[in-house]
Amino acid sequence: MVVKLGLIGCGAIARTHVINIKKNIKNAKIVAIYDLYLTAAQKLIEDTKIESKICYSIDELINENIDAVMICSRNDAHLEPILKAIHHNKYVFTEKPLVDNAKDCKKIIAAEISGNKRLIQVGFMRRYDPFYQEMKTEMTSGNIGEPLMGYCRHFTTHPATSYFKTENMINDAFIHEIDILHWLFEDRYQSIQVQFARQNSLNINEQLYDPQIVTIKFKKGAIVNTYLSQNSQYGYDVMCQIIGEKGIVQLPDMPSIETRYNQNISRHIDKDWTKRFDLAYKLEIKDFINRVAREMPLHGPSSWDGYIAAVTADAAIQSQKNQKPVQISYDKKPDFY
Ligand code: ISE
Repeated sequence: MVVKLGLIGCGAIARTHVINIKKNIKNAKIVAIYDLYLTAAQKLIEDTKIESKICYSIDELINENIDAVMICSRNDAHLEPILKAIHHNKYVFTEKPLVDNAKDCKKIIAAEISGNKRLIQVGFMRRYDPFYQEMKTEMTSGNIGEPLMGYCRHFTTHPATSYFKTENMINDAFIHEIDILHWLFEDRYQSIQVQFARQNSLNINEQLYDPQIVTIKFKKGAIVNTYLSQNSQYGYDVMCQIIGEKGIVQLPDMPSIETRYNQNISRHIDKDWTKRFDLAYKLEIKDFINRVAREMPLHGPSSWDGYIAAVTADAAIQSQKNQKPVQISYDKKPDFY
C-alpha cells in the first residue's frame, strides 16, 4: 500500500522530510500540502518538484483522500490539526514538541484514548539515531553500572527562527534532551533548574537570553547538566555523556571523519542543524510509514512521551523566571500507553 500523506507547514524541517520521502520512501506520497502562507507551499512544490495539491485550510487538507497527516508547522499551531486528524481517524506524524504546553497534551491524549487506537508519533528523532541507540544498549546492559550523572551540549549556530525567544530554548531545543534523557535513564524527573550564563553579545534575537544551563534531577537521584546555546557561530554541536558507577558512555564528539595534514588534526562540523540527525530523520519516517502501511501499532515516541516532555518543559520555563529549582509531577500513565 502507498501511504497518502497530507503535509501541514512548509518550512525547513518540512523540506528535510519531503526530500527524504521523495528520494528514499517508495511506499509514501505527499498528495496534499497546506501552509498559512501560500507562497511557502508554492515554494516547497517548486523547489522539491513534488506533485501535491495545495490546500487552503487545515479542514480542506484533512478531508482529502489521505491516510496520515504530517505536521511541520510552528510549535504553537499543532493542536488544531492533531485533534482534527484524530477526529477523522487519520494517523499523525507531528514534529516535536507534541504541543507547546502540558494542558493541551492532555486534550490530545484524551482524544486518542477515546478513539482506542494509537494514531500519533512525535518527531523526537534522536531515538532513531544509531549512536543514541548504542548508548541505550550500553546503559541497559549494565556495563557502566547505574547512571549517576551526565553532561550534554546542544549548540545551534544561529537561532532556528527570527522569533526564537528565551522559553524556546526549552520548548524547542532542550525538549530533545528532555525526551532522550528520560528514554536513556528509564527514570522520571524530580526537579529542574535553569540558569542564565553571561549573555552572548553576538546573539541578535532581542527576546532570547543565550546561553542557558539546565540542571535536571531524576527521581533516583542522578543529575544531568545541559549547556544550551542558539548562537555557537562555529557549528551545530550536540554532545551527551553519561557517567555511571563503573564507566562512561558518550556520543562520538562529532560523527564525521578526522583529517590530519599540515600540522593539524581536524573534523568538519556543519552549521545546518538538519544535517547531524539526517539518518535519524530518515529512520523515524520510514518506521512511521511502514507501520501505517501495514496497519501495525505505532512504535515511535507517543503522545504520552510528548506529555512528559511538555510537563518538564513547563517546569523549566517556570524556573527561568527566578532561576530556582522547580519540582516536577506527572499524572499517572494511562494503561493505553
Ligand atoms: C530545532 O527546532 C530542532 O528541532 C533541532 O533539532 C534543534 O537542535 C534546534 O535547537 C531546534 O531549534
